[in-house]
Amino acid sequence: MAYENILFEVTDGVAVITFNRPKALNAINGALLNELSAALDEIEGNEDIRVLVLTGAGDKAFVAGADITELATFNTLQGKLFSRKGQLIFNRLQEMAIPVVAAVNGFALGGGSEIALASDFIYASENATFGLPEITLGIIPGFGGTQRLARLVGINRAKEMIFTGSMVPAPEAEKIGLVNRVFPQDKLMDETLKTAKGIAKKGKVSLREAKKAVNTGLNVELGIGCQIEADAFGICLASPDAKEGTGAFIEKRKAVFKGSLLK
Ligand code: CO8
Repeated sequence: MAYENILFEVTDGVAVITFNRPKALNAINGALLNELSAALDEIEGNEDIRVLVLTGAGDKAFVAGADITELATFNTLQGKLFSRKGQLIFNRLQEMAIPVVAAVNGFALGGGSEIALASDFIYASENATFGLPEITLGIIPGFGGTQRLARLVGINRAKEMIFTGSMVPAPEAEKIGLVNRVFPQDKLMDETLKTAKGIAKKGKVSLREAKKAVNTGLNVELGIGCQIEADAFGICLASPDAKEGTGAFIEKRKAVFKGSLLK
């Protein structure tokens, strides 16, 4: 598919989706959501892709939220459908079999913060700014922000951000656990790709099972979570990657994971 609102490229097993509407600070409209969904289809159909990185075009914004000019035209039903459409696509990011890393290179506001929150973890540039400013527009976060932010940074911090709509600069976002690491702007992509390429060398089945165990386990009590982990552990152990990983250790060589999810 030819994309107009995103850039999509794959290098060394790492797919990079760049939100690309620089004139609107990469704001999310319906067309961008459709393209994001199509790109996720492409990724899920390509066994060679092992990690997905999300970033924004230019040096000012990751994504400055949903496109306000489009939002302003919606009636109740259209608003609900758009919210649900975004939620389902962002849920897909969270549930994808491969790790998803957000490289936040500027404003990540509203829907922009919400995409980043649906990733497995966030790296940010020093000039990155997070926030859920929907309250200042007379609306609320509608792409999962009320749910994921509270789970990540705690209920009270999430409510403070959502009720005030205030901007949270990268160093503070790192302090409250919203962001894993902060880099100078010109180093962000190199550092993110370094981590992504390192992850891409790991076993695909074990990455999928680790992600699933953490995500699913968070929604259940600890005992059930540990059972989920044991099941996931068993699946990994039966995979060719586990044979390669343990065999390589015993033979004192570096493991080379083939990374199929299908065998
Ligand atoms: N939507 C549309 N256009 C935008 C957006 C946006 N979210 N953000 C910026 N732009 C446009 C501006 O209108 C401007 O366009 P133009 O040059 O044609 O006037 C251009 O991008 C550059 O922006 P600014 O001139 O405003 O740049 P500044 O550096 O002065 O300010 C800010 C940067 C602070 C990021 C400012 O642009 C801003 O506040 N943007 C809006 C941020 C915001 O409120 N985001 C939340 C949107 S609502 C949302 O995300 C809801 C998600 C859930 C939806 C659920 C479905 C219903």
